[in-house]
Amino acid sequence: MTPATQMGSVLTAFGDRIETVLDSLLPASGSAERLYQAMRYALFGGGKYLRPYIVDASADIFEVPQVASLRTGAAVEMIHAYSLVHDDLPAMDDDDLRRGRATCHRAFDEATAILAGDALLTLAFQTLAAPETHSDASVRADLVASLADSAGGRGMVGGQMIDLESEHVQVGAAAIRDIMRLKTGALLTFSAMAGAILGQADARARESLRNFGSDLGLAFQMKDDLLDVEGDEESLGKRVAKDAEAGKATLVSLLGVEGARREARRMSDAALAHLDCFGTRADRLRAVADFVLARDH
Ligand code: GRG
Repeated sequence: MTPATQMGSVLTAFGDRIETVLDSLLPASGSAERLYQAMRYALFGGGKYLRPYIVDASADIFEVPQVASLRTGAAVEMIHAYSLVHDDLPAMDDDDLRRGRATCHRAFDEATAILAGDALLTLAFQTLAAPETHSDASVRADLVASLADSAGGRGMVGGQMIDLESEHVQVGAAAIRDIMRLKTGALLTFSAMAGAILGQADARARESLRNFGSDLGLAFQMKDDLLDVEGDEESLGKRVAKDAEAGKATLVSLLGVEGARREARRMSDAALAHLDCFGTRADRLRAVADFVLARDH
């Protein structure tokens, strides 16, 4: 079995566990039923659940109870799902296909997709703030502040803004890396750090996991850009060659396919080096770094 297939099965099994938690947080019926249908459509659409898996693997290092790691992972997945729904809208990427099926605004309508994204964003913070996530209020406040920092204007949303502004503009490798660290890396960084927050670990452990997540984010986005060039619509479940079409410079267009592959490997190795201090307790995170490069979707 290749590392990618092995991790694929691990993620499938984990997917059942995280979906149970997400399902309990999003009742299918009740008021605003259409809104909840769209939220559930965005969450349960065949995603890899990589971010909640990283939260769980990071929490495992500190022997955090699984109810805490799964609820925190569910909150990150809500933010991730909202970002994809909004990114697919006509005002942004204007995509019809995501995860091999209609994007949320195509399956429902634009207004519903915007509101579903808004409600997922809000529910993420509500989930973290609930006492069921952690008995210590200062830990919950830390989770809320850190996720807000990663997902907001100084993180993912800010990265998306800079990315949009960079279309049809000459940008260099350093600027592209900065965008990747924000747009893609910020949420992966929070996911990696979340275990240390939940486990009330010391500042050094937290910093190591922050650096792991940040470098992993770069490797992940480089692989995503490579798949945009080399992958096919069927296995990716989304449109390909989007960057070239949007006139967007990426490390693939700047360094070529081989250069970008080397760079992705370099960042994955850099990510792995930050795990040395955790010994075998970080093996699940190591497997994630291998998977990020080996994946085909
Ligand atoms: C629009 C608020 C807003 C933010 C936009 C995350 C993002 C920022 C845009 C989504 C599009 C994009 C290319 C994001 C980069 C991160 C990325 C490659 C996401 C896809 O993540 P996977 O592969 O998706 O983990 P699945 O489908 O497995 O959940």
